Amino acid sequence: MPGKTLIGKIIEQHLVAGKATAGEEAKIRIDQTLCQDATGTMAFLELEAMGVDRVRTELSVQYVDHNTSQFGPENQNDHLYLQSVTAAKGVYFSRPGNGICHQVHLERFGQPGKTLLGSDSHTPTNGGIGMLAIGAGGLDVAVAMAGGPFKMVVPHVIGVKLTGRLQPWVAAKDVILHLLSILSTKGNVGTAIEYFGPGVETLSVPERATITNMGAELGVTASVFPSDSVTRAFLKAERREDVWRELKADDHAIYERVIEIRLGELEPLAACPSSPDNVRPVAELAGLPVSQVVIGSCTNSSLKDLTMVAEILGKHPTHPRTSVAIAPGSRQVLEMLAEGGGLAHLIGGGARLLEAACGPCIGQGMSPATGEATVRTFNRNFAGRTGTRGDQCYLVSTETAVATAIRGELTDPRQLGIPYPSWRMPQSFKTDDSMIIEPPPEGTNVDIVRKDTIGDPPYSKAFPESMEGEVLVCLGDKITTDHIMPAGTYLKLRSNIPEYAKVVFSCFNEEGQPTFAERAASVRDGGRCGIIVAGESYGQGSSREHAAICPMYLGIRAVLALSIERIHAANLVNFGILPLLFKDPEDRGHLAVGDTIDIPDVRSQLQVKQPLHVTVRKDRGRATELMCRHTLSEEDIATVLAGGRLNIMKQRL
Ligand code: MIC
Ligand code: SF4
Repeated sequence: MPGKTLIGKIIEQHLVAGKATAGEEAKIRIDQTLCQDATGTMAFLELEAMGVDRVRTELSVQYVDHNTSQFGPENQNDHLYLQSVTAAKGVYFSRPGNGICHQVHLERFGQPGKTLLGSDSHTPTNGGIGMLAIGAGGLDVAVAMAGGPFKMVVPHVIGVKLTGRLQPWVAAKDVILHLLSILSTKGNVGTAIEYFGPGVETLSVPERATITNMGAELGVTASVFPSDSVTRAFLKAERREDVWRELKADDHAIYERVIEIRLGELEPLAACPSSPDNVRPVAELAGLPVSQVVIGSCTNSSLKDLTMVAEILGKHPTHPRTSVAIAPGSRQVLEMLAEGGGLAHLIGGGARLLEAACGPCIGQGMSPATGEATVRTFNRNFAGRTGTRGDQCYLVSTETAVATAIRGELTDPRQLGIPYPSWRMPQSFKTDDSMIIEPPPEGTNVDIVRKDTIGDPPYSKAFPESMEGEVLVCLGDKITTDHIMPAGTYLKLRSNIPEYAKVVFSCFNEEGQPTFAERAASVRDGGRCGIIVAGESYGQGSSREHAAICPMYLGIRAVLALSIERIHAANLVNFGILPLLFKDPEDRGHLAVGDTIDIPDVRSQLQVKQPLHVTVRKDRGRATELMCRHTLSEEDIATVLAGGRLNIMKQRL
């Protein structure tokens, strides 16, 4: 008898509507939610706009980990708002300094077999302990906090069979980089990954979490490991053994496709500039001078990772050419490093210590020098994400990073000629939750602190009968949400949409020319809507709904692309922007900036069967027609036509 996948079982157990059949739309119950501050502020403003008094999940947690640099009052204004609004709504609040949301959630809250929806694309990290953990836009998470189900297309499950055991100096990061070299960062919408096979038990929980974390770069909906004795030991050490349960796929589970990875045959790998799937063996890149190494992020900053780094730096100091910075994943990791002596080794070895937060991973400092290679243990190396234009960012394992730090050039750690430090998980971790504030009981009077840098979430208008628009930009493949809405120094504008909207697509602005935002606003003020044209995999990367909200604010009403990534497509719908796909891929090349695009009777065209007829008019030229398709459900269509989900909620209220 064919068996069930673990992902299939968890979906079935949480099904609220629809069928747990791959490719079908279904709604699932969400047990837990997580938000971080850069997306959470807007999510809570939306929750307030929906008139929700108290969250209805089993557990919701708000972390402060992204916007911790605090240049100007904006960041702390957001923190104070979040601390007060979470108290009012019944949400746990993890204070700044307590660590990166995914790492802390894994340590303190994650539970095998539960569903977790997070307003951050790396939420699937918690799949490392057998959760069905999914990243989404803030509005979807707000709806889940309010007790609403999460609407998803049930993913086709790819099975990744792990066999053998990693060689010394080869790491979990190399497993996921290898998978990225096979599956790439595009074309994986509608799939999820499930790991199985005898190699699973050789991997610790932090290693599994490194692998599930970068499922986000594949663009899959979730990545899940079974929950086994290794998971149990981890949860026991976190003093949470009570939440453990054994979970695995049935013996003859049917996968869409099976990819076998022989762990023992892998070698150290690096994702070269500027995409996580541009993977090459480190051995081929060895010798590249490196002036900066940064270790940390939700991918590689566990106690296991940093203890190994400390052991090596304790004996082999950093190379004079290379500046080395380390951001621990959580306060638990940092405290245990301090108590175990590892911190002294890091400092003694010449590392620069950063706080337990996202930090340089989201461009909060440590931008590399012009033209210099930076080697990082992070998950994304999209162009410019470091804060330096034309950056040369290589993503590697902690092992390769520390080898590079001591040699001053990209180094295959196997060439160090020193024994691989052994690691044993402690019997118990330091489980001090004093930086996590429990919400007061329902009914307690709480004043919500809302300073003047925090604006209301903007609303769009209902869709017109016929749409007349202008192409504002024509883009290539793999446009990320970092291209659409830069983070770095602009991150502090997340709760101020009019200001943040000024930098939409700023990476494509040209000196002396009107900015994208200025052009869009003038088209909008002229009574027409703006249109974005793009290639494959539009909206890769972050879950930031600002990549939909800010374009919406500038009057964008449609994106025409070859394909659109899952989270971004949902965000577009949530904010009333129509995500359309070219029926004939050739058509994309015929469009240019300034073309007029009309979608006559767009409302009725959407209600009947696709494809949609779209008219294109070049300057003074003849009108031609092209066809577009979409993958919207009836509910999505109603949302877009209403001008977004907040409008629908407002009507209901
Ligand atoms: C990222 O890694 O890009 C972020 C910053 O964590 C984003 C969320 C955001 O933009 O706030 C993500 O991955 O979703
Ligand atoms: Fe933070 Fe970077 Fe992880 Fe995003 S990828 S949550 S910015 S550490």
